[in-house]
Amino acid sequence: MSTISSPTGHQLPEEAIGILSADGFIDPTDAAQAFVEDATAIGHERVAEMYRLMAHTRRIDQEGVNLQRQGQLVLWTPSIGQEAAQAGAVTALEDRDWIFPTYREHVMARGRGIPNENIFDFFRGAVHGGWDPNAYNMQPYTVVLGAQVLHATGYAWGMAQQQRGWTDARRRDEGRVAIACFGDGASTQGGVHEAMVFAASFDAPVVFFVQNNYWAISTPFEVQSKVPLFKRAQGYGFDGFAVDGNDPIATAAVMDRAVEHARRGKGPVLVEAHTYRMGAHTTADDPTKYRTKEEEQAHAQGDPMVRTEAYLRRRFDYTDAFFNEVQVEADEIAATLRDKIVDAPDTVSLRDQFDLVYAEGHSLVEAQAAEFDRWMEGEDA
Ligand SMILES: Cc1ncc(C[n+]2csc(CCOP(=O)(O)OP(=O)(O)O)c2C)c(N)n1
Ligand SMILES: [Mg+2]
Repeated sequence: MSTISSPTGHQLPEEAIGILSADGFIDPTDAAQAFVEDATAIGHERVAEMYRLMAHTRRIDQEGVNLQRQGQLVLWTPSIGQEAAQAGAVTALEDRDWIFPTYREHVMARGRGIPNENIFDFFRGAVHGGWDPNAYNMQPYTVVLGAQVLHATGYAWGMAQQQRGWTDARRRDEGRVAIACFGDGASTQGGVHEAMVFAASFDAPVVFFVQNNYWAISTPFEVQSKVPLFKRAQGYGFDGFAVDGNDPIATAAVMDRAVEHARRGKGPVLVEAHTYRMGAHTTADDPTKYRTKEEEQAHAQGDPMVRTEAYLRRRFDYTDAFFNEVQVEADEIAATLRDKIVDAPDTVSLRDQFDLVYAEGHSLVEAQAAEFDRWMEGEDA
């Protein structure tokens, strides 16, 4: 496999689309030629919106780790390092499109306007899904790896049925797309393959968005796949792109095109965003057990926040005033969130969980609930 060095510290596939250097200069990769115009035409408003989203999310991401350490959250899944990939993806969507996330899409959830405390309540175990999916066109976080890729594909297929016979103009104005988010590790799940075959067969308007952060907990990417993931698309019969996922304008331009393709009824697209999980897998993980400090430091130079800031300064003359303002906002958001989460009442008791598994009664769950009641009464203690 031929590779190119990237500002993220990776050896990216030579087909990878990248526009920005680590310090924010326009320095396209060979494969980026067809995207340079679109990427550089992205206005400062969208780049600033992406930066703001990334900065605010990174700040509450840190709060997530802190609150878990203080016993306020059961778990937290940091998104640090993956912000540009997610910001590029979420800003490529219309509100009417649907997002099917994993458990790490905090930038996307916030980009959709989901209140921070709803995201945190999920990790507190205080609620079931966290938010009303229909209110935000975003499914709840999904921990069962790859399951949401099937859900997204099924949903997209349903939308394809509704959109059958639509004119191109109507598709442009009203057409809806689903985006299936998953990780490099999840890419090896059987269901993900089934989803891709199905989506190809029925031209489902779904964008498969894989954030290759090079680790699936402690399993490195080399073990997941012998080929870059974007290449798999060819085998299913649709287009696949590799993009430098730590480059916000490259990711935005590639996602814009992928979403447009699906929206026009031309079927699915696979986008592999190369990024890096700068933090731990979750707060229950210790990455020093399986990766080196040198590796982490090499990737630190590709930090998407640093690149986005450099690009805003160089290309659009953004100054300290903007970046300071965003930081103040971020601190305020974090403080408000903290106040809402610390010692927040649980809205669902442990006992309630049994009644919320199925819409109607189920004999196995009822038996488990009875056992739980006996245990609580001390019979089995
Ligand atoms: C079906 C299933 N198998 C195993 C797990 C345990 N598990 C949780 S996260 C994870 C690694 C996922 O890696 P990746 O898909 O690369 O996503 P990332 O966490 O890196 O974003 C594993 C194995 C799970 N949640 N679901
Ligand atoms: Mg991963």
